[in-house]
Amino acid sequence: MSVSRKDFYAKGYATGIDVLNQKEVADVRRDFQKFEQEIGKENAQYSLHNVHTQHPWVLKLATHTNVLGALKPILGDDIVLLDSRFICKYPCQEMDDGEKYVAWHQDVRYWGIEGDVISVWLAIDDADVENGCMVVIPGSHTNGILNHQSAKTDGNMLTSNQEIPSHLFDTSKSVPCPLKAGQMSLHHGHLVHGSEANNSSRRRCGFVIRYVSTSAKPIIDPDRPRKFESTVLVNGKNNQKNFSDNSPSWFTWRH
Ligand SMILES: O=C(O)CCC(=O)C(=O)O
Repeated sequence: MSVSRKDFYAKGYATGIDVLNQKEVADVRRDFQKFEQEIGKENAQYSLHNVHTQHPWVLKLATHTNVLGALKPILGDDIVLLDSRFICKYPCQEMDDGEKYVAWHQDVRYWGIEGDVISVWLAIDDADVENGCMVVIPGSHTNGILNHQSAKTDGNMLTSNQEIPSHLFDTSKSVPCPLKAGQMSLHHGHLVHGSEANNSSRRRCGFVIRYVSTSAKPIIDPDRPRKFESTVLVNGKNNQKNFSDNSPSWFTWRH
């Protein structure tokens, strides 16, 4: 399935996009399992941040032809990987630290980026309503950045515990984005989205990767000054040099 720029900007997201074949899914799940065994489930939930500069298999995912192919109509040919993270929700009953969910938010609230940020959510496991797939508010990317407050309910996985109060948007419009392992969704950095707790007996692991065009710019956000130290030019040329290219020496397959 190809993503049309017009449809993407109309809704603020696109979902159900095939990326990995069966063998690639099996390989990635095996590789992720090694992480899990090394660092433990507690840390595998949200601590695997920007490991794309250390592990070739992770950067291979982030530069997969089907991922970049879907991004090019939206961002153009010159693309920087801004940030990446595995987000893994284990069945609530397996974990001692209670139910984990992701509160309603917009990705760019604390990022300080001028220009569009596009997020990829690549399913490592099947993700559905029962195990807490992503839920989006279609069209909500057109209303600018909304106020965020501290989340009222414990268990929010977001770093700043941020949450958009529900009176600021229409929760009745929410749409779940179920995905089969190996599929992805894309969402705009201004899209309101979140996810519920994992109420199944199955793991729900996703790899979230943020991309910008090389013409985007970092700006200082006084609320949370942030450095982008793991940016990698994943396609094309970095003529503007607004982001440094921290490509590891073994990244030899860029086009
Ligand atoms: O993995 C989730 O449940 C939420 C992901 C998310 O908020 C994001 O990709 O921006």
